[in-house]
Amino acid sequence: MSVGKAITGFAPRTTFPTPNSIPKTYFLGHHHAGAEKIKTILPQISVVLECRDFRLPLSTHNPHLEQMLAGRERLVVYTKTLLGKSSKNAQQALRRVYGDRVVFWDKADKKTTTKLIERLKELAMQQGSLTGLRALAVGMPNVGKSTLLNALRSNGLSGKVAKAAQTGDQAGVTRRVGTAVRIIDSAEKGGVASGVYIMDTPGIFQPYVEDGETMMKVALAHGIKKGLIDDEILCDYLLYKLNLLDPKSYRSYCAPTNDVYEFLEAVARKEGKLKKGGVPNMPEAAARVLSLWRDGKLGKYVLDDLSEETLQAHELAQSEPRLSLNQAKKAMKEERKKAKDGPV
Ligand SMILES: Nc1nc2c(ncn2[C@@H]2O[C@H](COP(=O)(O)OP(=O)(O)OP(=O)(O)O)[C@@H](O)[C@H]2O)c(=O)[nH]1
Ligand SMILES: [Mg+2]
Repeated sequence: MSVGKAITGFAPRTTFPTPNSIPKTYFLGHHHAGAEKIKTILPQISVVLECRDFRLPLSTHNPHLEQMLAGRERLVVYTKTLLGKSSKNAQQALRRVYGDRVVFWDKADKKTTTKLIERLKELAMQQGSLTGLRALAVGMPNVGKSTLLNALRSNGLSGKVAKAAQTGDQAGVTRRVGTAVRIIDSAEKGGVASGVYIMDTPGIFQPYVEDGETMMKVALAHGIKKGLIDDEILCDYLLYKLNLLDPKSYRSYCAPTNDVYEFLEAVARKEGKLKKGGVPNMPEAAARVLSLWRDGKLGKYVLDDLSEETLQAHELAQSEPRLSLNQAKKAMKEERKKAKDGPV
């Protein structure tokens, strides 16, 4: 764990015991159906744009997809990079592992879209297909696949173009694999070769996540349904991480603290989230904290540890056999039983 800016007299927590109540999966019917569909269309695809949230470069790397994509031409697109820009060495660390297969992109940074368009044009020229280069956007829920598709389309085509894909800040906005939409015109129309097309896909979760901490991180990025993990638990986990990164991140609310209720109370008072008699409304304060974090207003940090050792272990783990869906279901049942029996 890279420890950030220390504050004299304040000792952040160094561990965060994962509550037993944290679910270890969020694998829904449309994830399974989407994954099966992706398998059938992959043979027609020239390049996969595998999207991962830059704030969670490892936690939004889906081993289930990884196995399906093995051996395919692929660019790893880290989305929402501006939301992680305070983690200075993160891009270099990822580049060391993945080389020039990585792309750092943000919807608010037009240059990053232009660069990706150039990259796709090069690929289209190399491939020289008569029907155009076929790309596929895949990744975990809510990482920004549909937003990327829209940005590529409006940047890559001349003139004003309508948005092709629906987007929204929650998991599961896209439910089905879409049809191919044009993102770069053919050379005849001022683009490249026979043009470039892309298909959007629904976000796919992994059948089983081995540790609860990953689930909490993904929930902080809205990769699972709201309410699946209690907002106050998520705020407590976020507070733990912010304290390690930079306790000043929330200085406009209160002094550094390890007590989530003290933090939430301060947010409730400052933001007017109060019940009758001025009593702090904790659920509203917690929802506010999560929304501030998701908008980058409590610091712009990468939450995964990107030390050399962690990155190596992560890459090694990708080649290890994973639980099948049935094995995952069985493991989940056991987890639930444990959660019921044991302390939370
Ligand atoms: N700040 C920022 N927000 C982004 C970026 N890309 C996407 N978003 C936001 O993230 C949310 C999710 O975007 P979508 O494009 O719907 O994500 P998706 O991966 O298609 O999600 P599913 O279809 O649910 O799997 C939306 O609120 C987007 O505006 C980015 O680069 N920067
Ligand atoms: Mg989508």
